[in-house]
Amino acid sequence: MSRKKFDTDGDLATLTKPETKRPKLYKVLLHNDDYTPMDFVVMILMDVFNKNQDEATYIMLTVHTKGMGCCGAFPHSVAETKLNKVMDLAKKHRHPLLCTMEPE
Ligand code: TYC
Repeated sequence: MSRKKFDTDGDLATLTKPETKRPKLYKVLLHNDDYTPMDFVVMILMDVFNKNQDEATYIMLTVHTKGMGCCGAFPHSVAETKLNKVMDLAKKHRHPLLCTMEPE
């Protein structure tokens, strides 16, 4: 979509720089529970969300203490794929870990 903008004189000025469209982003959220082991959540954050050990531990502890935490924001299909990976791994290991996504 091309946009037009009024300059200070009130004349129409077209933007010369082509505007690149940014995809809508979705936050992927982890929810706390009483049973999923902390080291499993850290492993998920490192393997699925490419966090290092310190970042993963910080996010896990945020979820543990605040009830929920954000793993990152991604285009819809990427967020969905990561969410499915988390839920598949949780199921496979029989942990009740919950992961959701929402528009940023
Ligand atoms: N509360 C869990 C425990 O004490 C740890 C945990 C952290 C679980 C983050 C889920 O998304 C979660 N073992």
